[in-house]
Amino acid sequence: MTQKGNAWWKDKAVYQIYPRSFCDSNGDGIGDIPGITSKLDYLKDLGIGIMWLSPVYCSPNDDNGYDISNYRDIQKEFGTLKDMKKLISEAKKRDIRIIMDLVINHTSDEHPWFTESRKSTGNPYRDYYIWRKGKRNHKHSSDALQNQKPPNNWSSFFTGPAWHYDTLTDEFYLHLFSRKQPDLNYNNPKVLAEIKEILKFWLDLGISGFRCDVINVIYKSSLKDGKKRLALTGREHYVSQDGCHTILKELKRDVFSAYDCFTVGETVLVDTAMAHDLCSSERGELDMVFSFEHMDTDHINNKWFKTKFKPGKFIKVITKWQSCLDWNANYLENHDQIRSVSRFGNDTKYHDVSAKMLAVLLLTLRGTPFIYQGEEIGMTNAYFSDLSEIKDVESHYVNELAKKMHFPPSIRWKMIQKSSRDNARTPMQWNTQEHAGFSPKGKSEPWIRVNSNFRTINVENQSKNKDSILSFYKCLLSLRSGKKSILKGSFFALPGPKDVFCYEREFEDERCIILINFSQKTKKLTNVIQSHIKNGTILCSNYNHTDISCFVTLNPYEAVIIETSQGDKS
Ligand code: TEU
Ligand code: CA
Repeated sequence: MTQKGNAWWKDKAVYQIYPRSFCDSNGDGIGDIPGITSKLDYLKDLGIGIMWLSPVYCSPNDDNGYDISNYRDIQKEFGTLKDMKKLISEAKKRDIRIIMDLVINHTSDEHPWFTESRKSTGNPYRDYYIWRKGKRNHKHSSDALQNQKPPNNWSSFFTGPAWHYDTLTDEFYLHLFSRKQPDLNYNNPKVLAEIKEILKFWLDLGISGFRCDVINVIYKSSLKDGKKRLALTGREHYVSQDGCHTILKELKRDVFSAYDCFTVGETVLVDTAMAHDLCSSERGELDMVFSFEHMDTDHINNKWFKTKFKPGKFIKVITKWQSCLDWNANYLENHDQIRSVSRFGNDTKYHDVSAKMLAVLLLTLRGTPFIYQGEEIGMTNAYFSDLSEIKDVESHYVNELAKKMHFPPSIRWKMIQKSSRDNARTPMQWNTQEHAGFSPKGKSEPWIRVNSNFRTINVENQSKNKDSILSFYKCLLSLRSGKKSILKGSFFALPGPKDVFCYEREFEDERCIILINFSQKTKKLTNVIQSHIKNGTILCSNYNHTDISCFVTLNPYEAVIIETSQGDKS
């Protein structure tokens, strides 16, 4: 592994593909690997250097691939290992490297390790997972389950208890996610030994790293009851524990250090101190982490209780993370989050300018930008019409809990419609043909409804329009690739009007100032900012402004990159 300082991945943008929804080559309604291979030239033309592939391993798809039943083969709906090898080699020909999604906190309950483990308490695989007797309760029913309750009070990320009772051995097993995703037991050294071999298998096939799914919860330091909380009771026993750091150091020492690869951790509930411990260079653990704090600026307690987006809070959080870590994994949406233009921008009157505004933010912050499929054309939330359209396991768990809590159906539905992860999982919108060009015409319906706005928001239309969101992304990615101040410069926040994000990026004597208006109101720039930019050069404007003197105010959702010092051209 190359040292972080001059690592090959530091000047590249990452594009996340959710395989099920990207491109269906054979007309079965499900995206697949040959479909991805057919779109490599599109990614190359966009200016992408790295592809993050969400899971393509064998899976019963309880959680769309985040429940793995065979780490060394490809689920049949996505294709074959041969297809995967072809994708890796074809991508390399276009100088696009691939990182895979590493899901090792849990497997599928259909993984052979688990089917063995549940057979008996003495099975050699029993301790690959976390099994415990239930606690007796005061009932005396003939049904064993009625006479006991889960071993502790932990709750699942998907809501409900984090334990499932298995009659075969009269014990419970731990699952921090769905019942079909039993947690692996990293107190058993055999588990980590198995994982190391899986990592080497994929790295030897030529992939260039991993996005590590919920990697900071894999080590449980105790199974004691947790402090009672509204969500995720028990978290203090498994979030970023010492044992997790030990495992990450071991993986880097024994596996990653021998390959030209990098790792990005999906690290839930981290603060900046935890993030620092997980990814600063001297720690020898991860190369960068996804944080979630900026995703908490439009709800109360959790995403199901939406409030109005607060740009001021969002700007404050981003500023904090940009200032505390020397390298961030920057993202505004992914397969778990709703569409950013609907969430942080405006997907009606200001759809075009606000999608471009978010592109300026994503591609000028310090760190690695992660573009999620469809974000580059301003794909919006799906505005589903009823629960029958929702496929996501998490949404159905939440709906069940809300039903038990007697939430009225209309309230329950609003929660799901607004916050379901399926908002980001509708098929990629390629053109105006049937199924938005995601699937061949006249074949099966896609596995999830195509967003009804595909006739106006699609790759084909935008490829032909030099003023489109897609063209803006291409131009910005090209600009970014030549600007050291943006690629590796410092970050310094500047004082700006309410809801306006002003910051400076500087490397040696090259300096850029970025101004972003997150509101629908016209905003007057402070005299300080005006004095900073008056002799600057406009590098990029989502209103196509070319005259610097107009920057006394910012229009609704206006964003601009101004170079205030060109630096040494050598
Ligand atoms: O997500 C972890 C995770 O915390 C998310 O489920 C997040 O909490 C939630 O979606 C926000 O409401 C990872 C994967 O990205 C996700 O797709 C999987 O469902 C999950 O882990 C289990 O593997
Ligand atoms: Ca297919």
